[in-house]
Amino acid sequence: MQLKEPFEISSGIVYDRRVILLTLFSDGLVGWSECVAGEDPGYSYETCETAWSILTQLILPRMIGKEVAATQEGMKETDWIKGHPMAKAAVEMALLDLEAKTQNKPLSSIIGGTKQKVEVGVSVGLQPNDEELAKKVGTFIEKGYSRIKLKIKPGRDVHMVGNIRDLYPDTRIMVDANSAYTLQDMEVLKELDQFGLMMIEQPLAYDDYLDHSRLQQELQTPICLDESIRSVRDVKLAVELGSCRIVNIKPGRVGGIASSQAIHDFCLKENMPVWCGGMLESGVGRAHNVALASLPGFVLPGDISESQRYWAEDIVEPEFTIDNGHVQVPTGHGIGVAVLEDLVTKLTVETAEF
Ligand code: OSB
Ligand code: MG
Repeated sequence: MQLKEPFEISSGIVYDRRVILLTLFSDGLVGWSECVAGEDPGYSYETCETAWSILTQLILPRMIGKEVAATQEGMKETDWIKGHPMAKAAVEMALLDLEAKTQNKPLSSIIGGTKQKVEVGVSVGLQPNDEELAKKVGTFIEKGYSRIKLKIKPGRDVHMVGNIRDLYPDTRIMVDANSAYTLQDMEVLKELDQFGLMMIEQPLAYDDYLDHSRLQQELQTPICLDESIRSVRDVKLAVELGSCRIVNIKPGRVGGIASSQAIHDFCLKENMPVWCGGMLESGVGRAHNVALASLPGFVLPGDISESQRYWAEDIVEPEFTIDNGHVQVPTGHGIGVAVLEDLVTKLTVETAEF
């Protein structure tokens, strides 16, 4: 799927996504999910190629003909595989869509969702210059997004963010560094601390809980962890060390919805706000994210843009749209949106059937 415009973050530029869609069939019903793995290992070690390999060689051939009472029973088959949460998440979320459809219920309701609509923000990629960025931000504010996330990297930070802060003094702004800094950059990070940002997302290396803790002690602004959180165990470590004050939950990154629920429940108990992140999903993955964000602990706006922010034509119907800073939680069965199968067929470059 071709993005409407390139999306640039500190680790690289994305022009399009090779989306792995997973379709599971059972008892006349069809469950859908999407794998969030990217083209290269710039965000996580998992890529389209590794996920394809794990799914087609190790997980899916063993699932055929299995009788399972519920999603988590089916997922036991994958416990022996170390890591690869993005590949596993795809299986879990397609099973959950099937499970919800079996019960004739919306996905959001079977996972404990309580909201009818979810508050959404937008993630703005690095732009060629400050003027372009200011224009983009202005358009998104007009659209109604309730907070703006700016991607930053060394050399594109203090001046750039200060400019947006001056132009839009009342807007909720946060930044996301995608691991581009180290503690050597303390001066820059302390300057960012002066802008009244909602949070600084993943400033340091994905596996550095210790330095995030040292940094958090030096900053007023909450640190939010994204790449660092792959399971509830990572959150427990981060809480113990004081590595963050906010957690970004992406079901595709943490192995699925059950893992997301565990993180959500733990954070709620710890008074740690959470929000639902995004990975440039098509409407299929977006539907799963919206269902998750309907849980009560998701108290901060998610990176859940409307379909039109990324895609000229989404692969689901109805598309996701923004209304007054919110996206509606679908009320139909399962993920609650229909996949445009003719369009998917047209866009498909490779298939594997089991
Ligand atoms: O770090 O949150 C991130 C997109 C791809 C990879 C990583 C990230 C992002 C985003 C976009 O910020 C979120 C979205 O709108 O889907
Ligand atoms: Mg992030």
